[in-house]
Amino acid sequence: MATRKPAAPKMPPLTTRTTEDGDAVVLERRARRVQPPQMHQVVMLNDDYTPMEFVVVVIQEFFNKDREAATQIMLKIHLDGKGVCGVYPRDIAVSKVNQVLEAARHAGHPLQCVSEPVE
Ligand code: TYC
Repeated sequence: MATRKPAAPKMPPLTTRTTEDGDAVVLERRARRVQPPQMHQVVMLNDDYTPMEFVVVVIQEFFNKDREAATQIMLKIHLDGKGVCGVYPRDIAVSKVNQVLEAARHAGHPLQCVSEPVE
């Protein structure tokens, strides 16, 4: 497949202004700064029914945590009522939430999670 050349960065147009003496001056042009994407955290909620082991496996699988880290996150959620499993650009965070909810529904557990902007 042919690879496409990446789009050139958007540049503001060159502008000219005229000095008091009537000379034309070309004003400098600068690349526009691209803002980094707003990040969103995936927050998992505690409940009384979802097995701890299921939560640990879900966190390992969908949030790329090792067993130790996943267990710590699960215990935090269990004790505090909620906990952050990962931080991503919005679309990825939404997709992670959907993957977790689908896995929970499929297994018959009431596990809930949401995504929210960081800060
Ligand atoms: N509180 C659940 C239990 O005691 C375990 C659990 C942990 C459930 C984290 C949900 O997001 C959760 N079986």
